[in-house]
Amino acid sequence: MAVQRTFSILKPDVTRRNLTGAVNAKIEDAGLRIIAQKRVHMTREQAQTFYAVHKERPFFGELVDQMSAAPVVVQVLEGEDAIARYRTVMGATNPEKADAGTIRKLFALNMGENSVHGSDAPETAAIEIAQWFSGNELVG
Ligand code: 3AN
Repeated sequence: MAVQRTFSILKPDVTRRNLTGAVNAKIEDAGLRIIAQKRVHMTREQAQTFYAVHKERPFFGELVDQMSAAPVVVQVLEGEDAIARYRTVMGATNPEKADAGTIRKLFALNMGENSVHGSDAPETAAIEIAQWFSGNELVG
């Protein structure tokens, strides 16, 4: 399997509870390398752009509110099969359904405040990375 890059967000529920290091430890334990990372406070407009694919969904307004309510940590992760590997360690969207030992099982509060985002495909990873990082910020 090829080395890939994926885009990750540690959501406001993580930064609020001082869990950035705990989540990063799970990421690194899964064999993923954090090759770029910064803390940002998303504007509502940035959150709307990021989640535009969900704009017709009933939870869109709440999602934008939550993502812009407090700082997040945006990251680029690199590793073998990084997109699927990260989604495995993240766990299911609904933390009640997430497997034991996953980030969402360990830390998520509910469906909306579910601790982490990870890209779902190479095309979305490229778009999401480009929204938050310039090329010289990725240090692989
Ligand atoms: P995932 O993050 O697991 O790929 P998506 O892409 O279906 O899940 O949803 C994006 C984000 O929207 C989720 N991380 C979560 O914060 C929020 N979300 C998804 N479904 C719901 C829901 N039914 N109620 C509230 N928030 C939701």
